[in-house]
Parts: sequence; structure tokens; C-alpha cells
Amino acid sequence: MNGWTGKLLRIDLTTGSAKQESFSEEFARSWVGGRGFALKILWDELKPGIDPLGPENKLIVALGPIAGIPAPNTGKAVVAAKSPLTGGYGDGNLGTRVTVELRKAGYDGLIIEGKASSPVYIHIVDDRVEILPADEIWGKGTYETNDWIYKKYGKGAGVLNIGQGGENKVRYAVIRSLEGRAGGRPGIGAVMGSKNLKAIVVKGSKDIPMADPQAMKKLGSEDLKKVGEIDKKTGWSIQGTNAVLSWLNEVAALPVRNMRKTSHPDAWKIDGQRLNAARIATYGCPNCTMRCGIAIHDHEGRESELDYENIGMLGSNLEIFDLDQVASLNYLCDDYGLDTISAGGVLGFYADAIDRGAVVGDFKFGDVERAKELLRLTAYREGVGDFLAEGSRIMAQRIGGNSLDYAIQVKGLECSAYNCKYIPGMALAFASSPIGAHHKESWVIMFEITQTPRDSYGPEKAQKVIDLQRIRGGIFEFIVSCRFPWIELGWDIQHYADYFNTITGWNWTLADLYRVSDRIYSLMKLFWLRESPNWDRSMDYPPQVWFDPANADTEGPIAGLILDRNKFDKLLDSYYEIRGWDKRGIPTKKTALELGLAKEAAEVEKYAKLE
Ligand code: PTT
Ligand code: SF4
Repeated sequence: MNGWTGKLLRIDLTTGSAKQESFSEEFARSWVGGRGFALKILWDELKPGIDPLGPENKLIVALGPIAGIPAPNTGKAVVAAKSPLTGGYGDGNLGTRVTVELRKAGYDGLIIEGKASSPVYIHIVDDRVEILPADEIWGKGTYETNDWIYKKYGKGAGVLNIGQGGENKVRYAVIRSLEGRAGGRPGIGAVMGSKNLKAIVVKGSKDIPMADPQAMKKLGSEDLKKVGEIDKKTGWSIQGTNAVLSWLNEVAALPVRNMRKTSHPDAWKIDGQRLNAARIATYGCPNCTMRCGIAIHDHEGRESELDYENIGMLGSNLEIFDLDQVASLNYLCDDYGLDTISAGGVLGFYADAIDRGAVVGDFKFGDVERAKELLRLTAYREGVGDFLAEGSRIMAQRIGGNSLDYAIQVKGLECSAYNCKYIPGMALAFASSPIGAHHKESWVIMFEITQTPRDSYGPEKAQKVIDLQRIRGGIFEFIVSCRFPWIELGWDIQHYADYFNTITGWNWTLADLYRVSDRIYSLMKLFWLRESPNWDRSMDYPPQVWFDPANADTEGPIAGLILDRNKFDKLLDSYYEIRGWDKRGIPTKKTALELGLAKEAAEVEKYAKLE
């Protein structure tokens, strides 16, 4: 089957065994790869209600047909599991050499199950798979672990690993890769830790199967060059993702003080210009000619790579406006393997709770040294860190009263760094994201603010959220490729259909790819329903505080304005209607059948009715 190696590698850590498994062309046609493969495997193999941190959960590393091929920005991988933070399907997409090496080793993905009796790491070289003791690296941060692996296997190996956060099952622990990247916000690093798995090291030497390798090579290398040239012309990588910070501050959408405020006069101190001026190194994922990873020295003189989300959540959201100190917090998150977005959200929620008098504690907004200590306590689950390691939804439930209103999360996942107090479309994007409040599914904010009336709740906003989800949460997550050339450089989405067809020898249109996106989104919702048969639309709501008039800004462009709950409900209705979902936000039977999900619909009906 061209385009896929056709093989998955299943590794059982309980028995210490590994076996190669083939998948059918029908499976590839229905789910394509990445998020599609991961979701379908977890759907088929996990019993509903299992403990995400127990041995029954499975860790999936899933690649797609264009992952790792020589074409723009294809060095990405999806890591997935049932999420310990949300309880639903969870995944993340990170830049890593593992993508290239695993495909060259002959696999389109890994299924890791069971639990090792003591800490181990997995070493894969083509057909050889070893499960080796990790005693020397267990307990170490990701940097030291990376160095240890580099020394042993050389810098050409693909590596995924976890820090102390994953080992100690912090619910928002991520998986890290050597390129400075991190992924799996919904606690996929904690799932890896729960299996006593410290790292995965991969090296491959085979060819990636393609229908027309010569044509792909030509197309890919020309396009890599073109993307690099466009990037130089537009200058996007000069500030990278942090180019957006000053704009968000201007339009009152920056996270400040647990998202109670939307802008700050000191925001310029941590903006894209300052970041670029402090740059000491630039990093990129494999196969990328628009390298966007900007590294600077942190307060302690260590190298720390910063993106906008890190700066927004660990900087302005905590009212910390020293870039080198923000870089220190970011370094700690990277080293402990904690998601920066959730870490910033949790610390913001905690400072806010103390401020409101809901809990007693000694952390204030702006207190960077205490923030550093709290990250350490969290990673080791010591003292109050054990509480912070649970994430803001569980923390709020434990605190009680109306605390949940102030937890800036959806479905348990902390919101990325966009303050949507008065941005209905982006609030819908967070609310409808099937893995919780991640911006990756639909970053509608720029379109919404620059091209629509900000205060409209019309169905065109729901349509735009879905259009973006089909591409971002859909195509890029199942063919598995970085979406930045398309978003930041205007690279036409048709290019990806072209790569797909050149590799597979098929003749798919964008409409065919969108259909796979819709199938995936509907199955993610069925996954939720199977886990929570009493599912209702309240799980698809943004944080309550965004509806609270008492929380409206008192000055600036949106002074006195806040989201309107009734209008938001109508917007959500429009979203469900376009998707063919019922008023609960669950696919109807008709939609499920149209998308080829008859078997899955029948399975879910053992637990709850479909309309
Ligand atoms: C993503 C989320 C993001 S999204 C950022 S910064 W961003 C944070 N990065 C973290 C980090 O770093 N260290 C850490 N300890 N925690 C972190 N948490 C946060 O995780 C690199 C880029 C970025 S930078 C983005 S938007 C795009 N994301 C893509 C995506 O999701 N899919 C896709 N097909 N292409 C993408 N391209 C871009 O990749 P999660 P990464 Mg990450 C150090 O994975 O779980 O989705 O969380 O993947 O390789 O670091 O992203 O302003
Ligand atoms: Fe990685 Fe950035 Fe390149 Fe995307 S644009 S592949 S995130 S370096």
C-alpha cells in the first residue's frame, strides 16, 4: 500500500513483548493516520470507564502518510491516549525526529500497552525492539535525559521522553522531543509515566513507501525551497508565534491575571520584538525551512525556547513581565515535562483563588520565585504541588462554592492564551474543541476580530469555526504535518491534497479529506458519550466567568462588555446543526451513518441513545 508502511508496532510493557501488525487499506481510507489512527485504535481497544493512569490505557504514537517525507514541515507526530486531565480522547502534535525515524524503521505508529514493573525505555532500530532499564535516567529532567540518550545513541536518533511531571503523573504532563518541542497537553506524558516508560528512542534505515518517489522528491524539495523563500519575504519567523502578543494586547484578548483582565501596559516587555532581540538560537522541527523556535537565555542563564502560548500563560497571565523570568518558568516546565499552558492556567487559577479568599495560600500574581517553587512542587507532587498537579477543574471542585466559574478550562483542559471574554467565535472554538480548550482545533480569533463584527453571534461564525476545524484539527492532524506554512505564509491547502495523492497514488479531493475530518470529529464526540452517558451541552461551554458582567473590563476597547449566555447558546445550536449533531452536541444516528460510523453508533448505543 503506497503512502503507508502498512505496519503498526505493538509493544506490551507488562509482558515485555513486541509485535508488528498490519492494517487494511480500508482502515487507511477511513482514518488516514495521526489523530484518525489514534482515535480509532483507542475506540476499538479501550473499555469505557478505564482509569487513564492505569495499565489498561494505551499510549499511541501515530504518523500519517505525509509524515516524515521530504516536503514542507512534515516532521510532526501525534501522541494520544485517554486523557487523565479530561477523561475523553486526548492528543497532541509535536515536532520530533521520531517521525522520520519511525517511518524509516517501517512503522506508521506505535501502540504501547500495559505497564513495566520498573522504569524502562524503548529502543527501536528497524525490526529490532528492545525494552531496556531506565534506572539511570528515571527521576531526571528531560534535558539530562536527552543528553544521556544522545551520548548513548548519537544525535541522529529520534527521541521522545518525559520529565518528573510525567513520572509523577501530573495530569497535564507532556511528552518532550529533542528539538525543544513538547506535546500531549491533555496529560499524555502522565500516561507515559504511568507505564513506567521514560523514553522512546528510534532509528530507521528503510525507504518510506510512495507511489511516485521521484515526483514526490521533486515536488517536495521545490516546495521546501518555496516555503523558505516566502518565510524570508514575510519575515514571519523573525518573531515566530509571539508576533501575536502585542496585537492581542491591543484588541483586549491577552490573558492577564487568570484571564480576569485582557491587556496590560507592560505587555510590550514580553512581545515578539523583545523576544527576537534576545534570541540566542533558533530551532526547528525536521524537514522545516521556516524554523520558528526562538531560544533565549533565561534568568539563570540557561537556554529556553519560547512560543507565544508559553509567554502568554506563564507571563502576562501571571502578571510576570520579565522575559528572562518567563523563560525560566518555561525552562522548568520543559525540564519537568509540564504543559506550559495548563501550568500557567493552574497557577493563575490558584493565585486568583487565594485573592478571592477561596483558599489560603502564599502565592500572588507577579511572584516569580514562588511560581518557580510551585512548579517544582507540582512536578514532584509534594505539598500543595499534589493539589496543583490535578489541574484547575479538579482543584475547583475540591475548593467548592462557585470556584469552578473561575477555572479557565473546558472539559478539564485549561484554555490556551486567548482571553475570550468578548470574542464569541473564539469562545465557541474553545468550547467545541473535542479535546478541551486547545486553540489548535480552530484559531478563528484573527478572522473574527479583523473580518466580522466582534459582537455578532451569527451562524457564519459557527461555520467558520467548523471550516477551520476541518483543516486544523482534521487534515493536519491525520495526514500529520505542521500547519504553519498554511496559516502563517498562506500556503494553499491544496498542496497537501497534492502530496497525499502523489504519495498514495490515489485521487482524493479536498472534499474527501474533509469527510475524514468530519468522521473523526464525530467519533471523538461518540468517545465522550461512551465515557459519560449523561453527557449534556454544558460540557461544551466556555468558562462561566466569561459570561459574568461583574468580570467585564472596566476600561479599554471592551469596557463593560462580556459574552451573552443566551446568544452563545444559539451560536452553539448553529454549530451543532451544521455538524449534524443533536442539542446535546452528540452526532445523530443519521450523521453517524452518513459518515460511515454505523458500527460505532451501535456500540455507543449500549450506553446511551442517539437521536
Ligand atoms: C501545543 C501547545 C503549544 S501550541 C505550545 S506553544 W504554540 C506550548 N508548547 C510547550 C512547550 O514548548 N513546552 C512545554 N513544556 N509545554 C508546552 N505546551 C504548549 O503546547 C510547535 C508548534 C506550535 S508552537 C504550534 S502553536 C503549532 N501546533 C501544531 C499542532 O498542534 N498541529 C499541527 N499539525 N501543527 C502544529 N504546528 C505548530 O507547532 P500540543 P510543538 Mg505541541 C517547548 O503539542 O499538545 O498540541 O500542544 O507541539 O511541536 O511543541 O508545537 O504557540
Ligand atoms: Fe516546527 Fe515551527 Fe517549522 Fe512548524 S514552522 S515545523 S513548528 S519549526
